[in-house]
Amino acid sequence: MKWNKDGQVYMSYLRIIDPEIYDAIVHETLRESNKLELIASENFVSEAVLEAAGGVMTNKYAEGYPGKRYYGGCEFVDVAEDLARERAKQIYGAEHVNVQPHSGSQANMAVYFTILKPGDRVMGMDLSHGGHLTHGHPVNFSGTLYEFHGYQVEKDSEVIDYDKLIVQAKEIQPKLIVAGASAYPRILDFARFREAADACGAYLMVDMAHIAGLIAAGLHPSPVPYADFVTTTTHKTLRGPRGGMVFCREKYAADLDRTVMPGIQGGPLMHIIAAKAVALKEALTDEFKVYQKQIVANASTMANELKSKGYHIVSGGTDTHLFLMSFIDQEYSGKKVEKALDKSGITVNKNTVPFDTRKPFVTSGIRIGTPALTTRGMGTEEMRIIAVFIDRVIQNLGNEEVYEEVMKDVRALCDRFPLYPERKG
Ligand code: DSN
Repeated sequence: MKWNKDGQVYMSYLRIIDPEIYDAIVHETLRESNKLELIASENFVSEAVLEAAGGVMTNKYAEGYPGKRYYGGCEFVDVAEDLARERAKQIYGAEHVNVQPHSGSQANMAVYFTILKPGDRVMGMDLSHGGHLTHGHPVNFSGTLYEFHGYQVEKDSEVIDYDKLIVQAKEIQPKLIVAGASAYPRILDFARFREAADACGAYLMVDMAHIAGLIAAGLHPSPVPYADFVTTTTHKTLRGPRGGMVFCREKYAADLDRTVMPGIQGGPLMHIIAAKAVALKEALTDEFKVYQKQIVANASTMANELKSKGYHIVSGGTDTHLFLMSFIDQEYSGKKVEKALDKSGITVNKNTVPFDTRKPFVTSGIRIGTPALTTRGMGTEEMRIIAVFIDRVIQNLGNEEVYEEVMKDVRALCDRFPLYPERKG
């Protein structure tokens, strides 16, 4: 049994009231702590963020916005939402922000519902080239409500050709261009996206979910000067609770706020908004900038190590927190490698790569990201060690003994970088 610094047993109520959920949470804590978390969209929030997210603001209904609510008793949740809004605007230099979207999907939906009508034409990056489900995939609401046209990366360079994008925009004449990605390792040139939007009179929306932390730290150019709307999640590189936000120019603020509530959401999750405020305060510190720099250094170190071992790294490397290993020319798939790494204590996700011929549930690649391990304090030296682990597993696919040996090495490495030491039951 673990005690925190105030002498309380962690989750002492839950342990008694619901031992099954207690157990599941303890095991999840151990999993996060004892394995190498390399999923590019995940991170480990601070104890302060966890406290706010687990606090009493979960009890409060607060439809509306600070100072203009449909319920009484909102004076303290108003403080939380005002702080979240002010800090978010300060970090990104934005005119307006709505911090209520429950997720990135709802943030994107809020923008679409604010400016588009069903059937309108939109351009977004193809999912298999790095985009996101809500950027027009046919199985998603975005792809069924609107006429999405995908843009892609180039076959040889595996990066976006902006001249071609502008030509495509002129041909398609979309009402909106969506920039941003879930699996694109290179800097996005928002000025060129703006050029494409201006070439056809379209709005520009940037979904910066993956790179929000890098942008906050000035390590990736900001979309705010170029985009009409910027959406994000708060839980990836930004290292906050799970949730979304939308930034926009002041002229769209009233319409956007009406779309979020009452348009697509009811009561905001005030405990999560409070936790967003905490994470945003953390993002304003110098430590956060140092952390973001280390994320990028770690990703490029690991990508370069794996490249030097002969692996195909999509686009040849990375400028960001993530990179993709492509097995397009190999007989093994992303699915197989994901499973083998999982058995070895290394968590990644299989991912389609540009011009993939395998199905999305099989894929020819894996996506690797460094935000979570960097939060634990790991640096470039550890990234080189992990690249050796990954290589060893891939070179020994199907060899359970090797998986077990790597698992032991993984555990020893994890033990040197403790995570949530007081929360392990
Ligand atoms: N599912 C997220 C990711 O892994 O990138 C995107 O929403």
